[in-house]
Amino acid sequence: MPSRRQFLGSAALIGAGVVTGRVQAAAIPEAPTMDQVTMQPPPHPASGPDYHPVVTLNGWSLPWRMNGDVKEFHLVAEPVVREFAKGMRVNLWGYNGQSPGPTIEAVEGERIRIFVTNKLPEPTTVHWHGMIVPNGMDGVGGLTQPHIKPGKTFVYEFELKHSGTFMYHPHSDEMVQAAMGMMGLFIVHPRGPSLVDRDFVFLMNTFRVDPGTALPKVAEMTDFNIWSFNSRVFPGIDPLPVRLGDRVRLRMGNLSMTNHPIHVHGHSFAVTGTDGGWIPPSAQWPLTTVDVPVGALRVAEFVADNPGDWALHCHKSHHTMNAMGHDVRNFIGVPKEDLARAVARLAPDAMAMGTNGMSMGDMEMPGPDNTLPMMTGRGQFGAIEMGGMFTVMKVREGLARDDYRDPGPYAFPAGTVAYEVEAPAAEPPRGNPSMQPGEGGAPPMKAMKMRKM
Ligand SMILES: [Cu+2]
Repeated sequence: MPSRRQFLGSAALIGAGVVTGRVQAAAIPEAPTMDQVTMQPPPHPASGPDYHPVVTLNGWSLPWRMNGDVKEFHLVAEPVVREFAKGMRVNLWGYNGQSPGPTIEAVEGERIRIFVTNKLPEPTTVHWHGMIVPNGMDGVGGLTQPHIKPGKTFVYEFELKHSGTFMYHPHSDEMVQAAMGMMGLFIVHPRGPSLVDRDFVFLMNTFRVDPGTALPKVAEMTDFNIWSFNSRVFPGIDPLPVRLGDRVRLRMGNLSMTNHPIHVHGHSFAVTGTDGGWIPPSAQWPLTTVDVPVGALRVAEFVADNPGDWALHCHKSHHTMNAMGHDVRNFIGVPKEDLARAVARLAPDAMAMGTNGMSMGDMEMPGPDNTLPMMTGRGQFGAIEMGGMFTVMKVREGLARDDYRDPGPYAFPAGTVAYEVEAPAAEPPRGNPSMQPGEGGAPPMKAMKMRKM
């Protein structure tokens, strides 16, 4: 966190007091910046109306200052370096030192003023996705305002008419700026006490960064290889520590190019809101997976009543993989000797892989520079073999109210873990009898009989 002194002690406070009309340059507030990639403790508001803060996975909330009755923020659009996970750092564009930008939090009914300074090499704007604002504050470059040229600062000012979960992103050279990671969340809290104990937020975004490189391919339309929550991939995504019995809210926005069905283990939840507002209880139903469409947001709520380490992930299996291995062929069931012979003709030193699936188990191999293995991460029982959009919700007894530190692996009560038994010796042969143990796969074509329908 930037220190309070750093933020409030700036000379920029001179000139405070301008509450209406066009603000002068001298009144621009300090723009705090963040250099940490881990979840920052939620800042309880020190000024303005009270609210229960959200927690941004691998992120932070933007400090503000009160200028009369107006809450003032300062976003700086700028190039940043983001570590997707240990071993991979990428040149992105973002806000205030990070991609995604900081979460903005305010309260229903407040008037806010957001300064946006452009430190990118090209024009930008900020659109407030889902928010009901006057047309001229909507941030669509060319349509509702001039583009913000490099080096310039624009001001957006409006009243927060509705509580809910919203997003911000450019509406200026959008393809490039979205692919470079420019986006953030905007939370408008309702007035009054919070209905939940833990309120987690994250954005889903995707990138195409080839192994050994450090810059996304911005023209990529479908073939992404980095599937991330808040520009982080497993095992770089923060866990979600939750106290047993807490009422939990997950706010999940999707600013990528495809949908993400997000699945939560061990609990059933209700979707209580979208980027359009709150859903009345009479319209909610139980789910364990919710599809988050492109350019949309879903809010899931549940009581964490089941202790343990629960996976939370996108259910598209390719989206729980990292950069390497997206182009590999399927060799399941191909006899190893044939494959090894064929490969040896082309590459005498190569190793034939994948005839029993692609699990790497505990094997570790050196990879190319600046990329991440396809499947990775470790749990207390071995390799987790995941990447991308995967993390763990850790439901524990007795966590302190604002404690978001990783509580470590779950201590399973004795006798509650799936276990191995001695296989009965009399198991009859299954599948293709000509196949050797461990080979698996489909029977050869000649063994298949066509049947008339
Ligand atoms: Cu997905």
